Amino acid sequence: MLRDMLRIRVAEEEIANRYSQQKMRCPVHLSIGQEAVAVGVSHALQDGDQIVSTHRCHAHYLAKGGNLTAMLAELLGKETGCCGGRGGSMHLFDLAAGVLLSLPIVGASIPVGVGAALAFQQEQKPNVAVIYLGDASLEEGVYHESANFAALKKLPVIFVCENNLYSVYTALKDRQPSRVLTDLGSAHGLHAVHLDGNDVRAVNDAAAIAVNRARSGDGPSFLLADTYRWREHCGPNYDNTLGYRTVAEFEHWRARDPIAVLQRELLSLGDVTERDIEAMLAGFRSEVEAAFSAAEAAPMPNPVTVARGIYA
Ligand SMILES: Cc1ncc(C[n+]2csc(CCOP(=O)(O)OP(=O)(O)O)c2C)c(N)n1
Ligand SMILES: [Mg+2]
Repeated sequence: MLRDMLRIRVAEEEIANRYSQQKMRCPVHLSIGQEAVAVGVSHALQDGDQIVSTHRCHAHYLAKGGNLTAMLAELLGKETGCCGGRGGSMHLFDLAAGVLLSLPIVGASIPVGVGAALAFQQEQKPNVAVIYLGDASLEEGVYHESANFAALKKLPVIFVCENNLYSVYTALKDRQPSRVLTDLGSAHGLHAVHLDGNDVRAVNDAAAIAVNRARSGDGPSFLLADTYRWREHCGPNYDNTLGYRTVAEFEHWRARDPIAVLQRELLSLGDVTERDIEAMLAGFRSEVEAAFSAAEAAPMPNPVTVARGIYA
């Protein structure tokens, strides 16, 4: 899990480093600071399980085994991108890896994830679907319709809500009455758990229980994972000067960096050394460098294919 979090961090930091070159012409919503949710959940899944994601999908896609070069090619608008260069950063999918789709319309991927779980149930497959959603999508009607249906049909699905406290610049407390957010899951009959989303082991433990329930026909779960996005809502920079959140709050969360937390634990147990971590980082830096080179060398889509995928 440490490896996977480091790999995602290195990939996203390199996206941030290169973003001002303006070769990536799509918006990017970085998951830096939130890696433990994607990695903890993915480590509880198996081949054949599927995920759906949102605008902030890089970590979900990579943690589930999505192809890195195809992702970077997608951000660069290339023919070899995972969406043919037509979707950009918010439309990552890799069917071979079980990344069914990612969608930028808040809430839109939720019913698709429920549909995937319905298909598993109808086809009597032993698989589960994971729906990643942000705190803001709990305010969308489609979340409630989907949760209701999933509970009614006892579908093998897990709603993983990353509560990073914000929808763009608007704090949760200015959008919702003060309440226990897991109630929005349990009210529909989802097995709801609240956990520290920056503790990858806590995420993994909770996900493993939820996956077991789903696989054994005990129905859907709702995991509420508290976490925090470090960078601006959309883009490579920090935006703490804007005033919608305080530097103190940011520093509080940065001190609880999910990667540093796990590293400290593993170092103190003697399970890894500083040198191991350096070696992992060096390996991921060269992997990301090579993936960027391959993606940059790939062709742009041929203009004659411009209408491909347009259905109306
Ligand atoms: C239906 C809809 N409304 C508004 C937007 C604009 N929008 C894009 S991301 C976003 C914030 C979503 O917040 P959250 O779900 O908590 O995810 P986070 O960005 O915090 O990861 C909004 C409002 C959108 N994409 N879709
Ligand atoms: Mg949010």
